[in-house]
Amino acid sequence: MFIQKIAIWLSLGSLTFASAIPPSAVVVERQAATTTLVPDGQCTNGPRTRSCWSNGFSIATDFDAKAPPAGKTVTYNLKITNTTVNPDENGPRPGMLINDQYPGPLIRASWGDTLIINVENKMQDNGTGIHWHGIRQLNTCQQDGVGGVTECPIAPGKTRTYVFKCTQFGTSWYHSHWSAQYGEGVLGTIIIDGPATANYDEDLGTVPLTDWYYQPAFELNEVAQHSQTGPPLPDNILVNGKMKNRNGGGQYFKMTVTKNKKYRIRLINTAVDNVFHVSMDGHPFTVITSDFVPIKPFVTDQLTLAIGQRYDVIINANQTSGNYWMRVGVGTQCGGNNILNAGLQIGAILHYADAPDAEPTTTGVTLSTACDDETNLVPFVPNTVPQSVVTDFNEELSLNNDPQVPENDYLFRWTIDGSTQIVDWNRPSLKVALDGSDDYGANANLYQIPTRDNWYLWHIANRSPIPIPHPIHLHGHDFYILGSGTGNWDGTTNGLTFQNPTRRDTATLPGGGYLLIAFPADNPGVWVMHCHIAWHASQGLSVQFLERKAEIAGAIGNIDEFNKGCGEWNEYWIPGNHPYNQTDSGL
Ligand SMILES: *[C@@H]1O[C@H](CO)[C@@H](O)[C@H](O)[C@H]1NC(C)=O
Ligand SMILES: *[C@@H]1O[C@H](CO)[C@@H](O)[C@H](O)[C@H]1NC(C)=O
Ligand SMILES: *[C@@H]1O[C@H](CO)[C@@H](O)[C@H](O)[C@H]1NC(C)=O
Ligand SMILES: *[C@@H]1O[C@H](CO)[C@@H](O)[C@H](O)[C@H]1NC(C)=O
Ligand SMILES: [Cu+2]
Repeated sequence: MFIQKIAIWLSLGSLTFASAIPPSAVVVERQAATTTLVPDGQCTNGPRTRSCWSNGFSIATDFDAKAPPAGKTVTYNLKITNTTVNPDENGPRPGMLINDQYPGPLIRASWGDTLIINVENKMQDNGTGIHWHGIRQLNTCQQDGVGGVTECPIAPGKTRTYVFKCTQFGTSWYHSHWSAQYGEGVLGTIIIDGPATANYDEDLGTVPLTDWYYQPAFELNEVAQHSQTGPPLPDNILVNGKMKNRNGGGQYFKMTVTKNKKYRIRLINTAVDNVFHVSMDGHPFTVITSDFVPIKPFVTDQLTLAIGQRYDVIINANQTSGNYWMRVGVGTQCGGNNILNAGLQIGAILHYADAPDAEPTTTGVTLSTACDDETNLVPFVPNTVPQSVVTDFNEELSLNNDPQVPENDYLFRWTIDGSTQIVDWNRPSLKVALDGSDDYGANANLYQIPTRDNWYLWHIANRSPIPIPHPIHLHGHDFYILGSGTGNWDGTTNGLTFQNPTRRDTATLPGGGYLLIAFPADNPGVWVMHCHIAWHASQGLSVQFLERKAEIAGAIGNIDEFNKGCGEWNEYWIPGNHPYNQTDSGL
């Protein structure tokens, strides 16, 4: 029976490529949902065969277990400068950009490739460091880009080379993890080409969505840290770095399609504070990923994206030729944006190539205003989480906040188990661990996960009197979502999902509720887990997982670049040598 399946697969494969068949012949569609678990070499990736990749690798491959071995090496140079920025033409404001563009350049490679990325800090008065969001960094913890945790920041005038293998495929972004710096513009998007769970003709690429502020992020970070009424509101929303402003200037981002083709669109929430809702008038989304995880395709007319989350969707450009709104709305139940009262359509334009250019007049769905995650996300390659994880390894991470007091200038701090994360840029945890020390500092919020391949369950309980949701992002792993809800978890397995739960790297901890996530200790290193609302990360809402400490040195190998970076940083970050101080968590 198994053999038979292989035989059918192979014959389909050779049908597609047999030279006797003229190009105009009907091509056999191979949707992932009908493929066997046996990928073959004759089936290569194309518009009708997106489930295929290369010999031995397909959408059915467990990408935790293997990635194509002999990929290309792809190199990028990123230069970060202190400059001005004016994406919606409201007027220039100070900003920090990568290669003088916002968003920064797209980084694109294929599954199994090795990326080499040189990051040069051309700023005078800030450190930096780039995190490759969602990238597993298997045995390469020192490439994770988190100053004070996996590296010393990159000092002004210095360059750091990051090297890592693309063991996953799909869509993501990269951003500065150094204090509030990504809010200044230090971010860009990532595509790792690979197979997919549904077919499409063309890739329209990444569509990052962000909130946008007219004041520099470092200024607003100070305001937010001392505010008694929450952080300041953003002024606009950008779709791929563009939007009209409230005075009529600026441009909408435009995607051009050819009638009757199917397109892949890669949606990413790269915001500082906002949850987004997205829909496309007349063009429902077939959703094929949650973060880097291929899922069983489902169709919906709108999606919710918390910060850090990604959904790849396919649309069919089969409507009357014209211009259609891609609508973007804010999860106003947990935040706001000043642009919402400007009477402007927020979004982007889907433009059919054979139609005249015009602003759309289309109508569409009413967008939700909620801040809950999507449900219905079923990983294509199934996994089972052992039920024993609930009894063996349950540990509560209790989220709260310190009271604000006038003596401390009303400084606002989140706490986890009573402690606020503050990193020491001169003494990253990875260095402390490699030196064989256990002194991570008073505010490291560090939890050990010592046992190889054991599953660990983290019960994050939102016990703060400020009952807002938080997008929780984990480095070095995807996690599996066993459950979440409002109120308290009852501590039992009732209602939890162990068979093929949703798997991703960013999930929402509900306001006044709980989130239960599990992952196996299969990647030695030190990994942060933090709220991706930039203000909250700055206010200390994060922990570090020290995973299999004794095995880290052997797993990660060469640390020359890491040591060079710390040498350069420690020479720079000394009292009196820099005009500004660390005022937040450092993350
Ligand atoms: C950026 O430039 C401004 C204006 O010259 C300066 O005040 C600020 O310190 C610079 N910041 C960095 C990070 O170099
Ligand atoms: C357009 O494509 C969608 C999705 O593939 C399909 O459900 C719908 O029936 C098509 N509509 C037309 C007018 O062909
Ligand atoms: C930074 O901290 C040092 C040492 O605590 C202090 O002397 C200096 O005034 C601070 N600088 C700023 C800009 O606050
Ligand atoms: C980074 O530079 C900005 C000005 O460009 C400044 O406001 C901020 O304090 C600096 N941060 C640190 C930690 O040096
Ligand atoms: Cu948060």
